Order: sequence, then structure tokens, then C-alpha cells
Amino acid sequence: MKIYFAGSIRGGRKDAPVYESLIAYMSAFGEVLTEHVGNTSLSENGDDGPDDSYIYDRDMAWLSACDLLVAEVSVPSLGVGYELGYAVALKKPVLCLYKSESERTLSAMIAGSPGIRTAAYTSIEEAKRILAGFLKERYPF
Ligand code: 6IA
Repeated sequence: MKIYFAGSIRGGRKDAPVYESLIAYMSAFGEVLTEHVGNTSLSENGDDGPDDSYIYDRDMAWLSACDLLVAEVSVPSLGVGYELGYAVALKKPVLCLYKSESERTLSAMIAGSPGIRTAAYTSIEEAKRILAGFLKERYPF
């Protein structure tokens, strides 16, 4: 199973440790194509990595190749929103996780999309349980 994980980079890296632990958990279920999203030493400025058009082309190819997309959307990100819309257009299964104590209300374009399943969580353990249910539904072991 190829999993595309989406999380904020230039939108802000506050939740990078959360992404890191969700990616580690999902790695038991399949291949996470976008492991770098959980790299806690990644800067949000973009001066220390490949150029933007390389990143865009590679991520679009991974989106086409993946079996499903999981996003953590508590920190709003233009890039994650773009990836979500693209994955829905490709008819990929999509799960969006967000922290229930988040002070922001989820965008109507995400919460209202019939192609996106959304789930709020209060702890990492709960997020992992939701993830396991979503992944096993598609790939029963
Ligand atoms: O708008 P954002 O930067 O927050 O968008 C984040 C989303 O876009 C993630 O889910 C990634 O899949 C994708 N993305 C954005 N920047 C990169 C990137 N930059 N590398 C890979 N995927 C990316 C390299 C790091 C750079 C900031 C130094």
C-alpha cells in the first residue's frame, strides 16, 4: 500500500512532531511516500532543499501513484489544501485528521467535500486508532 501523507511545511511546522509520529505508525501498514513531511529538522523557508518545481513535479507524481492520502490539517496549509483537492479529483480515498481542541474551524471546502472523510482527535493514540480503522478498511490484513 502506498500512502501519501500531507502536512504543513511552509504553513508552519508547529505540528511536525505529530506528523513524525503518525508517519512512523503508518509505516507498519505500507510505504509512506512523503516521509520528509515528518522530518522535524526541515525548515519552513525552503532554502535548504530541492527547488520548488522539482518538489511540485515529484509530489504530483506521488499523488498519482498513491493508493490513498492521509492529511493532518490542524495547521492550515495552502500546499495541503491543493493536494487534497487534487487527490479528490483523482478519486483517491482521503482521510483528514485534525485536533479537536484546534481554535480554528475546518475549511468548508474540506469539511463539506463528499470525497474527504474528516475525523477529530484528542490524543495521538486516538489519531492512530482512527488511522488503523481507515487503512484496514481499504487493505484488510
Ligand atoms: O504549503 P505547504 O508548504 O505547507 O505545503 C505542504 C505540503 O506540500 C506537504 O503535504 C508536502 O507534500 C508538499 N510540500 C511542500 N513543500 C515541500 C517540500 N519542500 N518537499 C516535499 N513536499 C513539499 C522541501 C522542504 C523545503 C521547505 C526545504
